[in-house]
Amino acid sequence: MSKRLIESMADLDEDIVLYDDIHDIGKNIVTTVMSSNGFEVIDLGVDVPTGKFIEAIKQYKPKVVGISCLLTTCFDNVKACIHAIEDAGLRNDTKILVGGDPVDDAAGKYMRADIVAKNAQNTVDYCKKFVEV
Ligand code: B12
Repeated sequence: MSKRLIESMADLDEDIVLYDDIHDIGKNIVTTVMSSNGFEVIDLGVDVPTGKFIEAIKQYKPKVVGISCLLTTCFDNVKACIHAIEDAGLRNDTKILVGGDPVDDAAGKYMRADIVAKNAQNTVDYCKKFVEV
């Protein structure tokens, strides 16, 4: 990542943070479509530990945090991550979206996500309610 990009991201106060296991095709599609709709996206990459997630939320203060999960075995990790965000007092001004083929509404509820986004357009439509673009 270039220094210039990091600097320009640091100036923003309305961002989206994405998290993933090693499956990143869906996350990358969402990132691309969000960017092309005028959103600033902070992509943390794949297999991101909860601590890095919390650090990024403190730094960028995003309105929306997106978490991608393609493995049912990772549902508990996502749940733990969302709990950690809450425990750090960072949930109040931040909506949490979860996406990925196996994540249905019941799984989203279990993880305590605000919404399950089934595709990129769904994500854009939802985020437009919270982020001015
Ligand atoms: C491609 C693929 C891989 C590739 C990943 C390449 C990559 N760079 O991503 C490779 C071969 C590496 C791989 C590895 C593995 N895979 Co795999 N993989 C798939 C496969 C075939 C397609 C996933 C995909 O890219 N779909 C296309 C994208 C566009 O769809 P999507 O991810 O659902 O994304 C859309 C939406 O869900 C949503 N979305 C997605 N993310 C996000 C995030 C946010 C924030 C939002 C808002 C929306 C959103 O928007 C996207 C665009 O519309 C699926 C099968 C399937 N049907 O999903 C299995 C699958 C996910 N894999 C599976 C498994 C088991 C594995 C492995 C464990 C296999 C192994 N034994 O090693 C490893 C995982 C290693 C790990 N630690 O992560 C299982 C998971 C089963 C389960 N119950 O959990 C699946 C379901 C296959 C199966 N039927 O068994 N895999």
